[in-house]
Parts: sequence; structure tokens; C-alpha cells
Amino acid sequence: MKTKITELLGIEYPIIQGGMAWVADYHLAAAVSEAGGLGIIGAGGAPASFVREQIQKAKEITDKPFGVNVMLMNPEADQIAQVIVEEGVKVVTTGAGNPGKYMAMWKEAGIKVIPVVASVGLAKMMERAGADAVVAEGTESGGHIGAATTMTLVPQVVDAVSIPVIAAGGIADGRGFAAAMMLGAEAVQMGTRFVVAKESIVHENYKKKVLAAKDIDSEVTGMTHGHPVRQIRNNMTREYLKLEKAGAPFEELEHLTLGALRKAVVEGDVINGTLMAGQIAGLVKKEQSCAEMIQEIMEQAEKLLK
Ligand code: TUI
Repeated sequence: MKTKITELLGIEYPIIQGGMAWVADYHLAAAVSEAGGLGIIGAGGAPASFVREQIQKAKEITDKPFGVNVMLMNPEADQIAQVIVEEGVKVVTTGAGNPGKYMAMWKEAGIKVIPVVASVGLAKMMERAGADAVVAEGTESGGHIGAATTMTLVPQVVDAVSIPVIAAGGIADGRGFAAAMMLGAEAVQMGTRFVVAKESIVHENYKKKVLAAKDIDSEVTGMTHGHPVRQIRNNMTREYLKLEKAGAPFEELEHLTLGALRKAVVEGDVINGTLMAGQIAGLVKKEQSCAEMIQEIMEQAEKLLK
């Protein structure tokens, strides 16, 4: 399927993998790219040296283009932005902030820059700053979220900018893909479905929680301090929300979240770990390879779009 995004990125299918902290390592990114989508290494809160290693390892196992996501709250974001240029990464996506200060440097290096936005305002600002496309990410998503839903955000961003728009949040099958196209998107970004991919290094316990999740099993923590994070309800969310209600300081809570994400992804602590996942987790029922997922989604979407 050809769209402005497949043309821009030189990929076969207009499916991009979300740059999930701890989850989106080089194995997952390479598998999605090999399957014809765009795989993304999620820098999350990792140091720049780790991100460089991840990029180098991805290059060893795939010749296809892949991207790197810069989580802008990472204290080493400046160094990571530089590593991306030095390593000749083709595509960069950003999250949790405004990547304006890196734009000129990335564009000069010929990198395709695709900021993830949760509002029309930031989408317009990113277009003016020279972004090649934007990901419009709805509040259905897992992890750090904005307030608007995918259904309302995507068409409003499409109307506000002339660059291609990629829809994200609540998309995990061919129906969601087709719906996103109807809203004017040129591609989709998916996270939650790829969490349970065979090539995903996420601990088996975490995968089981995503596979078992129902429609209303996620909770949003951090709403009061302006950094809302969607995750599957567990002891962690109950404790966090209790602390938040009691007025605990932002730094304490933030620290709790990122440390706990590693605990869940790497150690499989599904009780006190952070199980970031989107509302569409209820639809994700089987562990498959990235290639199987992408084939299934494209077949279903193509039938519907006809
Ligand atoms: O970034 C994401 N999703 C993420 S980042 C992440 S790691 C993390 N963990 C705990 C706390 C914070 C981060 C897990 N999931 N998605 C893209 C996204 N960006 N969603 C919302 C935004 C966003 C929000 C506010 C982008 C910009 C913004 O403000 C822009 C400004 O002007 O600063």
C-alpha cells in the first residue's frame, strides 16, 4: 500500500512501531522494519551510550530503514540527539515535549523528523519548524498521553497542517487502520500490539497481563502534576494514585514511574511495576511475529478500504 508516508520513509507498509521506553529495543525495531513497517528504537530514559549501542546492533541485523525515538524528558536528550546524527539514523520521532531545539541539526543531517504530538497547537509549531510529518497520538495510547482522543485529534491535525499525519492511540488491527485512513491519516503508529510480539523482549509476565487485559483495565496516573501516564491497573497504580491524592511531589512520583517500568519489562514484576499499555489492549489476544501482525492488519484493512 502506497501513501505519502511509505514514499517519505521508503517502507512497504504504512505501519510505524511506537518508540516505547525499555520495550522498543533493537530486536523489536529490526523485526518491524524487516516486516515492511518502520521499526523504532525507544531511547526512553536510557543513557546516550546505550542508545548508540542499540543503533549499531540494529544496523547489524537489518538493512531496512529504522528510526529512533527521543523521549525529551531524558536528561541525556542532547547527547542522544547528537548520537542519532553521528550514527546516520534515517528517521527520528520524539515524545513528551517540544523537539524544536534539535530540528535544524537533524534536518541538516538529512534525517526525517516526525514529532509525536497530542495537540493541534504543537502539530502546527512542528510543521513551521520543518517537521516532515507528525504522529497525532490520542489519549487511548499507553504511556505518557495528552487529553484528546484519536477520533477527535487526527482529523483536526489533518486539517491544520499540510505535512502527512500518522494516527496513533487505540489502533491494533485492520479496522483501526482503516478508520485512521478515513480520518485522513497517511499511516498508523502502534505500540500495545507490538508489546506482545514474538520478537519483543518484554518479560512473559508483562505480555500475559496485556493479553489478559480488558477494555477498562487501564488507569491514568500523574494527571494532577501534568504528566499523565496510562498503564494497566495493579498494585503500582493503586499506590501511586494514593500518593498522588495525598499531594506527593512530582519528582518522587516521576522517579517511581520510570524505575517501575524497567521492573515490569525486564524483571516481570507485574505487581509493583508499571505496565504501560493502551486502551486497545483488550483487543490484543495473541502473541505473533511482527510480520504476522503486519500481514494480518494489512489484509483486513485492504478488504475494508475496498
Ligand atoms: O511520549 C509519549 N509517550 C511516552 S514517553 C514515556 S516515558 C515517561 N514515563 C513517565 C513519565 C513521562 C515519560 C512513556 N510514554 N508519547 C508522545 C506524547 N507526547 N504524548 C504526549 C506528548 C506531549 C505532551 C506535552 C508532547 C508535548 C507536550 O508539550 C509540549 C511542550 O510545549 O512542552
